[in-house]
Amino acid sequence: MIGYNHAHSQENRARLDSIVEELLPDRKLIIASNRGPIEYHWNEENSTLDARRGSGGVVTAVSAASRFTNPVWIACAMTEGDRRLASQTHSDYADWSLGDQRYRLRFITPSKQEFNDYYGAISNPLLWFLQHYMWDAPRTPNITRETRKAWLSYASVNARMAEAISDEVDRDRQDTIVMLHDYHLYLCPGILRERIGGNALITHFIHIPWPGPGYWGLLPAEFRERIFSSLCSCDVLGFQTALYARNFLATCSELLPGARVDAAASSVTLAGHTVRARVYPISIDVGALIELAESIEVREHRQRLRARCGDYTIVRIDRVEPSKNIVRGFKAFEQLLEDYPEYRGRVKFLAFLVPSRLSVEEYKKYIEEIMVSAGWINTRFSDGAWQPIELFVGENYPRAIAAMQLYDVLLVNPLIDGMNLVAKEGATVNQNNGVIVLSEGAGAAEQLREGALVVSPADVIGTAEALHKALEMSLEERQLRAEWLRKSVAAEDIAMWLYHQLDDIREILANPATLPSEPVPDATGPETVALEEKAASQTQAAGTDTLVV
Ligand code: GDG
Repeated sequence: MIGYNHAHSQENRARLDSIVEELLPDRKLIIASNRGPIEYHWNEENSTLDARRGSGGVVTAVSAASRFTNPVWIACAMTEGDRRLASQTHSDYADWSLGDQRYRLRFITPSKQEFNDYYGAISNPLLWFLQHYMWDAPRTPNITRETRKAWLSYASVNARMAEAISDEVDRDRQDTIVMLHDYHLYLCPGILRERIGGNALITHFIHIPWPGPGYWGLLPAEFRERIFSSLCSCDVLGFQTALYARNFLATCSELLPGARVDAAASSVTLAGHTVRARVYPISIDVGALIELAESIEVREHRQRLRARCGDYTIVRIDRVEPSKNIVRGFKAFEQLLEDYPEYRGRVKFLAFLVPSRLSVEEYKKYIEEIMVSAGWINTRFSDGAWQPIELFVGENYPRAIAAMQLYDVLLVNPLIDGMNLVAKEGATVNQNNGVIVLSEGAGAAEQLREGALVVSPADVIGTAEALHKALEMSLEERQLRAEWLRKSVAAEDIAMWLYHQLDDIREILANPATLPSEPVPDATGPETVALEEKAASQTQAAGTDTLVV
C-alpha cells in the first residue's frame, strides 16, 4: 500500500513542480484566508510568542499545497498572540517555516468589535449556516438592525484584506496571482478588483457547499447581490463539487440582475468581466500523511487505542459541528444495537471530537446534545464490562490519525459538507481494510461513492443498515473497496488540487480571451436531486416572502 501511494504522490508532485516552475518563478503568489497557517499564543510565563499550527480543514489543505510554492500568506489576526506579532514586527511579515513549508505571513488586524461582527455575526452564524442548510427557516435567520451593522464590519474587514493584498500587488510590480479562500472573504475580490484593475489574476476557492437559489433567496437582496457580484469579479471561482458549481450558475441566473450565464462554458459575465466556475475537489497530502502515520507519536497513540477497540470498531472524527450530524450517527448506532443484539458486547464506537465555535449558542447546545445522546446509549446498553461509545474530546491530530488506522468502519455522515477530508485521510492510512460509510451530503461522495457505502444523512435506519452491512462484509469485498478508495485518493491528492488550478490559470494567461473548455457536468446525479429538493422544500415550508426583509 505504502509503495503504491508514494509512487502516485511522486508522479503528482512532479506534474505540480513542472507547472510551478513554468508559472511561478516570475510571478508572485498571494494566498489570503481568514485563518493563517499558524496561530501565535502569548506565553505569559516566558513572555514568548508560541507558534501552533492553525486548526481546521482549510488550513490543513492550503498549508499542504503552499509547501510547493512559498507564497505570501495574508490572514486575519485570530488570537492575542497574532495581534502582538502584527504590532511587534518591524517589517510587515513574519517569516515562518515548518519542514519544507515556508511562508511570508502577514496579518490584518481589525478592531475587536469589527472582528466579532465579521466573524461571529456574519461569517459563522449567517453564511456558514446558510451554506449548510442549517437554518430553522420558520424561526431563523432574523436579519435585524444588528445584522445590518455587523454586515458593515464584514465589508470593512474584507476591505482591509483587499487593501493589504493590493499593497502586495503594488510592492514588487511583478505579475501576481491572488488565491482567496472561503466565505469570510466574499466581498474581497470586488473591492480588490476596484483597486488593482487587471493587475492580478484573482481566484477564489469556496471550501463549503454552495446552495441553490431557493436557499440564497432567504438572504436580503442587498447582501446576496453584493456577494455574487464581488465573486463575479474573480477570474476563476473554485468549488468542491460539480453540484456546487452548477448551483452557483443557477444562483447568478436567478438572483443577480445583469448577469449573463453561459452554462456550456460554465461562466458568468457581469459588467463585461467573465468569471469561470470550476471544480477542484480538495484533497490531502498523501505522502506527508503516511509519514505522520508511521511516526513514533502516532504509533504510541495506536498502541493505546488498540486497548479501546472491540471485536469490531466503528470510528468517527469531526469538529463538533451540527452539520457533521454526530447525534444522528449515534442514533443509527443505537438502532444497530437494537436490531442486531449480536453486536452487543462486541462492537465499540470511538468518537473523536474537536470542540469548535463554543461562543456560538447552537454549538454549545450541540455538544450538550452529543453528551446526552452518547450517555443515554451507554446507560441503555452497557453491561459493566462493555461500554458501547467512548468519546475523546479535544484537539489531538496524531491521535485522530492513529484512530483512522484502526477502524473496521469509518462513519462520515454529515448532513452536508464541502468535501470532508477525514474520509480521504481514513481511506489512505487505514490498516484494516476498513469500510467507509459515507453520506451523500459530503462533497467527498462525488468522488468516493463507488468504494464507500453511501447513505442518506437523515436516514437513521438506512445508516444502521449500512453499518451492519459494513461490519458483516466479506474480507474479499472489504479489500477491493479499500484498495479502490486508496487509489482514488492517491490519484487526486493535494498536489493535483493545486495543479488543476494552476493549469486553468496557465490557460487563461496564455489566451485571456479563451475560456477553459471543460463545462461543469450535467446535473443528473441523485445527490443533486436530493439536495435541491431539500432546499426547495425548506424554502417552501418557510414561506420565503415572509422572511425576506
Ligand atoms: C472545511 C470544510 C472541507 C481531526 N482531528 C483533529 C484535526 N483533525 C483534522 C482532520 C481533517 C481536518 O481536521 C478536518 O477537515 P474536514 O474536511 O473534515 O472539515 P472542516 O474543518 O469542516 O473543513 C470541509 C475542508 O474545509 C477543506 O476544504 O473538506 O468540507 O467544512 O484533516 O483529520 N485537526 C487538528 N486537531 C485534531 O484533533 N488540528
